[in-house]
Amino acid sequence: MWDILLIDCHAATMAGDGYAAIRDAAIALEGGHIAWVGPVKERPPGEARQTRSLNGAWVTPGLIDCHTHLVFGGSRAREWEQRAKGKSYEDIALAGGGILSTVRATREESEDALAQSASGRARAMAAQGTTTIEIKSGYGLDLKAEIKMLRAAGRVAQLAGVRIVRTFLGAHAVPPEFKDDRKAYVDLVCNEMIPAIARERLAQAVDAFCETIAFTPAETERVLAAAKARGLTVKLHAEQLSDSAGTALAARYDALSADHLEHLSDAGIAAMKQSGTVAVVLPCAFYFLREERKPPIGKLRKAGVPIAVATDCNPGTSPVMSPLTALNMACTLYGLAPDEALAGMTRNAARALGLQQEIGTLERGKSADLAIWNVAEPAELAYWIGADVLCGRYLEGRSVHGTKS
Ligand code: DI6
Ligand code: FE
Repeated sequence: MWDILLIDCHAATMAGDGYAAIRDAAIALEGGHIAWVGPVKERPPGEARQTRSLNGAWVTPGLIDCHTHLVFGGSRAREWEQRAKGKSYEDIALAGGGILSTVRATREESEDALAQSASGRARAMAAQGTTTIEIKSGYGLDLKAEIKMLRAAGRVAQLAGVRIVRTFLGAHAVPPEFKDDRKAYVDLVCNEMIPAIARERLAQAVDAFCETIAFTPAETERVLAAAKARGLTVKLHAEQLSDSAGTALAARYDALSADHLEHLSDAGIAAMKQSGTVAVVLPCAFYFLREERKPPIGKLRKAGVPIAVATDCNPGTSPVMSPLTALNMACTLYGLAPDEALAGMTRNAARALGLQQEIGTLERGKSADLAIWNVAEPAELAYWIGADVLCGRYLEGRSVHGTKS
């Protein structure tokens, strides 16, 4: 006996080429998992406690946002306003703005306040079909504040009705109190923060910002090695503003993903291919920063490196809570096809989180994380901007559409 049987629908299963679509599909859910999915005509005999007609809607895997900085204090709207009125980024940084202003605001807020504001953002994402959100720390930059951020991130799951995956990003920036002793800060990240986060199981992965304005490849390598030594997987912000060869370094540590990649080299692509590292592209940050150099999508595609798409939601470079806008920008700005973009927020995003066995496609045995859409074609998901097209969402087999708290 199934728990739920969904009928009168089409399924973009994402479990093969293109959308791997099944027209006139049925989907059976049982015990929080997908028990059967296929053409309605081939449905095996079986009864369900509840049968729900979807009136011709499309069902996709719940969207997976595999790169966000969702937990933070304050916003940088005023800074952005000043920039729009001609102030330079340097002026703003000298006046204490930029990433460190978010660090100050985040340190000041309580865990509760951070959980509430992040949940509001998560609910906006969920209203567009997101069921899994990766959340990075990295605005605390001391052990206490990083732990506070990660605990707040964990609470978003209940508050917003989403699955949360946490990543420790202590190596996001050098905090002001270590500005004259960078090595001491990297020591702190490697020798105290990573062991404590691993012990308390506050994150599954460790990320770092490898960039001229952040951490050098040598510093980054220390962080990745410390993560591996504690049994955590790694990811990397790499090649966003320049080519520091961070991707090849990440690949040597079997990184789940390398993210941004605007300046990725051919050698970096080859390294990713070898290690099975996912390329996470973040077109909303590219848009918001008005960057010009795009990631080498054609070469990644040709090499067969899986491409994921995420919002990068953060107050400085991507104040974006709309996964569908990220899909649209992946197509309009980066030249992905709509089916590639959707794979980037489902199947390949699951892989970027190491969760490809559990989520990311509509296949028997996977978690029943579904998004149900009032569209005639799946391409519409990446096509409209600002449309209200979600009509249902299931997380682990439970209907959670419109979850409020
Ligand atoms: N790359 C980014 O674009 C963001 N973090 C990162 O490592 C910027 C975060 C911020 O400006 O607050
Ligand atoms: Fe980021």
